Amino acid sequence: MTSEEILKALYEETMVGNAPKVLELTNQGIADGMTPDSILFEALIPSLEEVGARFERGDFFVPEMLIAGRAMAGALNVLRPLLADTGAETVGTFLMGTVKGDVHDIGKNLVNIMLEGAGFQVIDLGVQVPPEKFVEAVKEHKPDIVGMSAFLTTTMPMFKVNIHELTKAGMRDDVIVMVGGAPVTQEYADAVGADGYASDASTAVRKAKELIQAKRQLAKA
Ligand code: B1M
Repeated sequence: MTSEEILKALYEETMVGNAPKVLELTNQGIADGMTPDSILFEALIPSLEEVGARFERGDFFVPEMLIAGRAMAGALNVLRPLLADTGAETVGTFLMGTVKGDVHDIGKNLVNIMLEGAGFQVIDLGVQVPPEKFVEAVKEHKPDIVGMSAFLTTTMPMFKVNIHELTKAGMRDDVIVMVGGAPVTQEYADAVGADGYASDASTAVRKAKELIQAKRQLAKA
């Protein structure tokens, strides 16, 4: 198979949730010398975008989204060490979680992989993380940044609740807060009082580095 055929097959097999085939094609692509970036950005992510669009149109339902998500997650397990293997030094600690009421984790996991690849130590709290767990974890790990993902318009308001709880616990000024997820915008991030927002995983890495650098410079001044 050519690289183009592999990408096309990956796109199609992810969409129908054929996890074994997606895994096989991912392994084949890597063995053939394809980059993990091309597999991710030219096949897997566009496929899930189409799954979302079909769900919106009523052509796909939750089970279809679920199996497509599982197929993508299987491929990510193969790509994870390759995307993260840059040998970068630790640049900071990033505490990450999907907010309460939200089970989506593929995007969050992708951000984690990119952060690890850029040299961050990532502590992942998982999904459906309640405010008190974010607060406890900030207290325990003292991260440079706490990152919160929300993928539903109904769970985005949890950012504000989490930030309020950090403020109540007297820890808001100790940690940088970053937010993200498909429905989140810069305007929304500003409105809830977050320090940073990014629309995708690579921008998240760049933004995280900028925010840490700015905070460290401020502390020196
Ligand atoms: Co759901 N779902 N889902 N879903 N799902 C969406 C998000 C949706 C947009 C589909 C649609 O209608 N088009 C829609 C949300 C609409 C809205 O509120 N705006 C939706 C819905 C409605 C639902 C349910 C309510 C469906 C139902 O039950 N009726 C339900 C909710 C369950 C819950 O959470 N309580 C539900 C359930 C599910 C599944 C469990 C079946 C499954 C999740 C599997 C999993 O994650 N383990 C699922 C899936 C797979 C999707 C879609 C199809 C794909 C999500 C995904 O993984 N995208 C999704 C449609 C879509 O997004 N196109 C959809 C790929 C991923 C790489 O992108 O998640 O955007 P993304 O992550 C990006 C950025 O957002 C950013 O970087 C990531 C990588 O580039 N980012 C950050 C993420 N976190 C960040 C943090 C940062 C910075 C950047 O800083 C801290």
